[in-house]
Amino acid sequence: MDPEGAWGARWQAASSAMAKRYMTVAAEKQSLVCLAADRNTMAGLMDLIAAVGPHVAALKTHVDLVDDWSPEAWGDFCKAAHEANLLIFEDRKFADIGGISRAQMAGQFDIRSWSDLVTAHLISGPDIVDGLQAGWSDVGREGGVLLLAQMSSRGNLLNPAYTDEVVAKGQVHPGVFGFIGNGSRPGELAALRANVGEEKLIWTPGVNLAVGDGAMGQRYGDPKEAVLAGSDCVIVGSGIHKADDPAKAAKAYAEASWAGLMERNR
Ligand code: 5BU
Repeated sequence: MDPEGAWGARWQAASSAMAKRYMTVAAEKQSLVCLAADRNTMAGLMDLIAAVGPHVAALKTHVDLVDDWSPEAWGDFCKAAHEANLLIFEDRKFADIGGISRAQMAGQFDIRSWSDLVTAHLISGPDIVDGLQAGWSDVGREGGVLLLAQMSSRGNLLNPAYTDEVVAKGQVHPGVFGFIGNGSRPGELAALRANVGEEKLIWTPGVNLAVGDGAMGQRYGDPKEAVLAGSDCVIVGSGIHKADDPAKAAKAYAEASWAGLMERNR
């Protein structure tokens, strides 16, 4: 489907190239799903891409949890992701001062050279976004930052006043194309969307077709409910990668998310 028809007001209001890139891929695949690829072997990660590539729009990584990581194997993984038309999202949750965040985009994992988007806390102040953008510029690439405005985990310290500050600062920064919202609580999400407005995206972890509490304080909400409440991308990990049939599960999440978008735009 053409992205403008699929996304309506969000497409028209979006000013960032990264937001439009994501919305284009999502419309092509009819899926607002980002797979949280939390497997700790390179073979496991490669299997996942092969199985779910057609049903998801982006791939979220934690590069530092892979046991047998090597630059070569990671290069192959990124190549497979590109071939499957997937955005690569390193969920690094940067939180340091601007200059150190820039340096952390390089280093052993060289996140700047393969990530299309990364997450950051705004706890250290807005210069972190400039640091991350400088990281991509250092290698002649462009990327987008998602600021953590909410989290899905029980007892997190991102209270409503903090969320409002993050939104106010992120809204006016061109390096920020969106926010992380809490996918497990549609009410909180709707309030976040009202605050954010139409221009920037909201991506939401804490999503599973089996709604309820997860392991170690994780909380889950329904994918379609999250999209109806204002999420533009549901981040799903174990609901897909731990399923008996990950491809079938990814397809079910894609269909639920797409149904949410179609209903939202009616
Ligand atoms: P799950 O298996 O669907 O629970 O995986 C959720 C993923 O989303 C996992 O990679 C977390 O690091 C990530 N996440 C989260 O669960 N909650 C948050 O608030 C943020 C990220 Br930010």
